[in-house]
Amino acid sequence: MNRRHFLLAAASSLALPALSRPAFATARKLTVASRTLDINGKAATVYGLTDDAGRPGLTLAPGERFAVDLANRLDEPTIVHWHGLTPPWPQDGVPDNPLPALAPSETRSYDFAVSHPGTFWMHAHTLQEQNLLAAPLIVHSAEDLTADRQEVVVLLHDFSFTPATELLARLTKGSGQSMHGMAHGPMQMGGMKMDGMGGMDMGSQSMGSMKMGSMDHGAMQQAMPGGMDLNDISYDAYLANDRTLDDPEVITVEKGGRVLVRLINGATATQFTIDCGSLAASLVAVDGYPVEPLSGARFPVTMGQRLDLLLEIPATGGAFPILALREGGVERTGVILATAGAPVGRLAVAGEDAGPVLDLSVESRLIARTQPPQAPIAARHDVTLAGDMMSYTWAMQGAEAIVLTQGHRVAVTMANRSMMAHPMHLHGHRFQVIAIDGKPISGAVRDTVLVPPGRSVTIAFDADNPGTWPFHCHHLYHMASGMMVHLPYAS
Ligand SMILES: [Cu+2]
Repeated sequence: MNRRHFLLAAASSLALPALSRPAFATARKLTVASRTLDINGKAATVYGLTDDAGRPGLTLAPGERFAVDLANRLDEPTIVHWHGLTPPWPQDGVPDNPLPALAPSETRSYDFAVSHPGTFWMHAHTLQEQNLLAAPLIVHSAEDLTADRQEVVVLLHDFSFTPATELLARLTKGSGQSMHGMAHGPMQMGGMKMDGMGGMDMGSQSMGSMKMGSMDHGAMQQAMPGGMDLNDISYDAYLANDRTLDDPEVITVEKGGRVLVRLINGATATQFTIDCGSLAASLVAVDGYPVEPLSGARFPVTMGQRLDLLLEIPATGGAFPILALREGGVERTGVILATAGAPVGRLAVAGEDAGPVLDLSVESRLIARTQPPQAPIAARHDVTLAGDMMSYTWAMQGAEAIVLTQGHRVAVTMANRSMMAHPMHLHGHRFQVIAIDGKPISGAVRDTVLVPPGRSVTIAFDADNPGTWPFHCHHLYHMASGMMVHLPYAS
């Protein structure tokens, strides 16, 4: 049986139960429970989110409704947000907006139509997210099931043995400590590169380097020459599918085969650049929505975003690491694609060079493969992203005043006047990136977009899903210290 036939057989066995499921049939089951991982040789108690077969996350068949019974098997309240899906507002999964978290032992039923196939994910909308309460949520299209390619899902995360509450407390206690921290420890990062547009864009080319230090017990800050702030937490590990590069997942692929990597940045406070190494790679979708294919070797991914990468495995075979390089740091994680019998070498968890600083050079080249209907824009809003590392308070100035009207197509321009980058996420809708620094583009359709320091990004969306929708930075600690608003509208 060749791979296409095998996949077709697998597809029909996958798809049939769902497609033929009568309305009264039982829903899919998702369970939140704790589990133990071995990280850096130490036992780590983390959350897990598994389906009825015990696999992480959930995969829906083409056309399948999101009919899910979510069970809380923790001894604390929890709730899960379906990132990128567009459910009716009460099913969005942010605690008390409007439904409370599930009590221990509680099960809650969800049921709504899924509007679009693609790579999505799910996670706690609280500090529990830091402790790995996150998993893939894949919605297959009919085409996915017949395409002659192998699918690989990779969920990235950042991990600390320090509890998230303590990480947050250290950050908000003021960063007088951060200067102190600079005296210790090696942390090398590259310099900055100007680009023509905003003057603040940071490239991967190093123009000199400076040594930065890490604070004791994991919290740290990095500052760029020029004042731009990168990472504000130094993690104990960076994970790809729960594993470090010391013991990475090795995925068997076929010589000459094609692989679709669905990559999810589930990290709470770490941006990555994906490095496909020597493989021919093409970015075919972002945040679940197809883009005109963009070939390259390296692709940026900020918190909350997803990349669908189509890779061609050489006919000669071999082992091919797909690495996630931490922004501004030498740390990296990833998985290895290897053909049968290929020797798989060991990879250090630290690379030679610091990972590139993320910019908008890829974003500005993305073109939505299916252009949304271009209704006239009925309302325009300006939001200033503000805040600083010293006080560790963050704000979306002007966003609190936004009230949406159902049926309007709405544009929001986000201008970042702070020194940190902010991955901005809107719940309950998908949006299109329609301008960068005021220059119009027919950009990607997505749900999370990066706004680097000194830059502005304009998004447009249809207000077609009434509710009180969270609109926030997907850096967990920025969100937890002010960078979140709610956009209300009624039907
Ligand atoms: Cu932010």
